[in-house]
Amino acid sequence: MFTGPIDVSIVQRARKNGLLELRVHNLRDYTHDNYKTVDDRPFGGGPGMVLKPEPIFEAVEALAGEKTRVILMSPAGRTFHQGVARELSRHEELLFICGAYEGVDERVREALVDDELSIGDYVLTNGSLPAMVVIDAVTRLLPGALGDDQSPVDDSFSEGSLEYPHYTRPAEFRAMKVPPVLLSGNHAEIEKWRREQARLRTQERRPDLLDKKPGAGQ
Ligand code: 4FV
Repeated sequence: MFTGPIDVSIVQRARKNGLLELRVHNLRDYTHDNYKTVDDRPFGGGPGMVLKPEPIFEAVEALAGEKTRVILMSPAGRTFHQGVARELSRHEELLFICGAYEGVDERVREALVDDELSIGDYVLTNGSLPAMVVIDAVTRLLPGALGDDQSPVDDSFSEGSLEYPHYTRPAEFRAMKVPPVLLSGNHAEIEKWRREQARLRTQERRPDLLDKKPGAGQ
């Protein structure tokens, strides 16, 4: 699952430039039976399988250090957002436990996990995609990860609002014109228009963001 998203664009460049080291580990490498068993049927019956505690404990105890923040990706976690991405980007090392099947044995959550994150209220096949979403958002915040033509500062949510509309050439496309202020060269006017557009769009689509102070949880 991880080959692909981590080998393109920003994440790949961050890895190449030594800003980020990313290692993917196979739980089966932390099993000792011939079948490399990582899951079993749930106690109490019911559908599906549950990830066993032993391989996860062995893997985390072998891989995590003092400074490692152990994160479980699950729908029961706190909702991931830009503020959490900023927070995680300040840690030296993150270790993601990517659940699968019905989930992990509860003792993993009780004894190993520092933080539990959900990327949204829907159920995915396993925790790998959610981990990649977090890795992508955090990597963008690593100093130097974005070329100087990009800055995370004016990203959506960094100011607690949605972004202003973007336009590029041609100035007229199928009779749809670019707002004249953007062609004016008057940067003060352009900045004012962009702030107003961001506020209007946020008011319209995400008024909840406006009553959150910038930086407060977003
Ligand atoms: C998920 C989410 C998610 C639940 C069962 C993996 C799946 C399976 N993780 N945000 N939404 N996980 O759906 O983080 O084990």
